[in-house]
Amino acid sequence: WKNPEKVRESLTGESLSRQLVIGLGNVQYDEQKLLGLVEEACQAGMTVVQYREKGEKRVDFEKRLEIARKLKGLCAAYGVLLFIDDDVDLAILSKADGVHVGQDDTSVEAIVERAPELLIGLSISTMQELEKSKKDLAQITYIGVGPVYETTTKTDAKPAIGLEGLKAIKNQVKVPVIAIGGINEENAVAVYSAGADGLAVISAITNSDHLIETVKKLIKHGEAT
Ligand code: TZP
Ligand code: MG
Repeated sequence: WKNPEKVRESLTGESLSRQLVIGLGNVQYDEQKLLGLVEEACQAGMTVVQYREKGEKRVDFEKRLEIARKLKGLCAAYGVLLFIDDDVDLAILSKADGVHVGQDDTSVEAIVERAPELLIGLSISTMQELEKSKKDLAQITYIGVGPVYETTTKTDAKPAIGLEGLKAIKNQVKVPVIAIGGINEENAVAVYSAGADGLAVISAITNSDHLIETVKKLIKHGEAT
């Protein structure tokens, strides 16, 4: 980005609203299947893809870079933003649009200093974490809030905060709130009604046997609320 400030300003809840979080490690996919799934999701209206490699099946850095570069090409063709989970080096080298960090990852301050062109997403699970992160809010693009519901996808997920927890955090911030954790076609309306500006999903899409329909339903639920 020539002017990251401007880009950040121009991104609304709408352009950040539908995030597919995906990696080879947390879904048992081969590379072709992963890329095919991402392309279908982009065609169906996904607005952000987050590349997240975790766990025992995580491929090595070179392979992650190769996949991140392919994802970047794919996303760019659809005007979809690519965020990289945790890894600032990978985000820089793959020329991703942004990086998504949790409370124990690289600090927002360090990212801004090292790679001011990167957009930043930050995970917030509790009011305490929000308090701790208040100083960062002016420099980030969105906060990822959750898990809203129980999830089996993230093995070290914090306790579910429910719709009440989501509402409470939403009431305290101006940045777009992207809800995550156990969100699917059935509960998406409730999550939007609780104030989410957008949704981030993994299993709702990776386990769906009608991906395009699922993405379209998730989008429609956002428009209805
Ligand atoms: N962060 C909080 S919950 C979660 C992450 C990465 C996993 C979300 O996965 P799913 O399958 O949509 O519950
Ligand atoms: Mg992290």
